[in-house]
Amino acid sequence: MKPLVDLIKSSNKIVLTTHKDCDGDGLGSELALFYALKKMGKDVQIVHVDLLPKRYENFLNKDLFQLFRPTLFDTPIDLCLIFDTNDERLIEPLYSEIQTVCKNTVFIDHHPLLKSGPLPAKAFIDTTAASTGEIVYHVIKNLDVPLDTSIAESLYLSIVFDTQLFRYVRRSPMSHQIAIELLPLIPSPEAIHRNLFGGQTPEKISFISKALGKITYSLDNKVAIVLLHSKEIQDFGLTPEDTRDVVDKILDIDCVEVAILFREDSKDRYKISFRSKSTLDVLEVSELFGGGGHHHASGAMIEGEFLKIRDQIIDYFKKKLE
Ligand SMILES: [Mn+2]
Repeated sequence: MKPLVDLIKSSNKIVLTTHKDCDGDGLGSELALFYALKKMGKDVQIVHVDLLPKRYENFLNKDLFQLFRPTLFDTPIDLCLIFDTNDERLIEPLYSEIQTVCKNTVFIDHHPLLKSGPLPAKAFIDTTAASTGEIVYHVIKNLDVPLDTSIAESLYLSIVFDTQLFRYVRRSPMSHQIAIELLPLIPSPEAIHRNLFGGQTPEKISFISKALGKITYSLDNKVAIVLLHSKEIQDFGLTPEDTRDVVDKILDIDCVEVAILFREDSKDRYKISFRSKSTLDVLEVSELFGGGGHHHASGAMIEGEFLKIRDQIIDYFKKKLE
């Protein structure tokens, strides 16, 4: 922590970013440090490689997020902090550009390092943290920046998103302990809960019900798979990001040990998301397909025929379950 904090203190022009298809954890981490660094008088900006997902547009100030373009950086940058991933491929093409215009780059993350794939040169990784926001809380404490409403709301956003309202806390009281300190500064925590987990449109609920109607079970109902075609997503006026809740819902089924969502992005190209309960690890299988993530929530982009890939995955879990 100390080298990281010293590096932040000695840097003036700082860029913050997170992985593409960003989520509440990455966004909350960026925003919390953005407000803290502003308080320290730093020249700080948040840059993304893709557009802010719709669900966050409604309650976050989208003007704070700049979309990367090659001409964006006209002066050298002292430090780039990358949140909620340690895989440089998830922040391309920004990452390549940063290598030429930025003195230091540090990943701040809670995902395990990939066994295959690029390793981060400089990183602060704590895989026991239930959210990246939890790490950022400690960074801000070590920077001696007092918490205020903006920082507290951002950290809380991270924590409740990744723990799914304190459901997944990695056997640690830390998420709750931090929340105890944040909550007195937050006028309406319920609004954050609602923005993250409520606010579903009728179209979205119809879509989820259709998706859940398509579950197929294998291996004694322990493995549940849903395939969603891109047309189905478009027909409901939804974006690929809207499919995220589906896979979490599948895991709520009592007999299911592994929930798998195939989201067709184009012909023979799928985003596969895996969720598992404590008994099974799904990071390894994602890595086999060039992806990554956590031990119980992971994903990969994959090209090929659905049926072939599906059978390969079922075979993989058959061996694991034996
Ligand atoms: Mn996270």
